[in-house]
Amino acid sequence: MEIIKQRFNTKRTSSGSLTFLEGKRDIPFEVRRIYYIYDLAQGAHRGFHAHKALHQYLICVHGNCEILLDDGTQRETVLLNNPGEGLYVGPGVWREMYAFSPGAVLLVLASEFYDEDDYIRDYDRFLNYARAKVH
Ligand code: T46
Repeated sequence: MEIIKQRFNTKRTSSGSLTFLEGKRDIPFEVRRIYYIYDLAQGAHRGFHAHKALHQYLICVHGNCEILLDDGTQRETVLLNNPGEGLYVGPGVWREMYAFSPGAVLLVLASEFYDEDDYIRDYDRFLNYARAKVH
């Protein structure tokens, strides 16, 4: 499984840092939705699903967290600890988010409006879906 972690343009000065993302130039899909996850309970585990069509960038804009990615054959863990970089997560990848540091904020740029029908929330169903895609 290819892990795509992208470093965004960042301007650092003595007064602080500024990261910017430009549509089409930095994000290869049209962003239709932005959401962010915060106020996380200690030991919180989230995700536990895959998407059929959704493309996303996950950016830990404050603190850090870990993302488990599973394409049905391989599992990889990615640490997000830099607000200047984002992790691309495409369709057909099971994801779990955990090990959030206190006060962590996970920002997500998504290619589609919210649609519960795009989710696969059952792991066995996901494995069947992933296997059917390969063959
Ligand atoms: C993902 C990971 C990284 C909405 O009503 N609108 C929305 O745009 C979203 C994202 C969620 N919701 C509702 C659906 C649930 O009733 O908010 C509730 C919590 O969503 P969920 O349990 O799916 O949240 P996470 O943190 O497990 O997953 C989220 C995204 O849903 C998912 O697409 O890839 O973050």
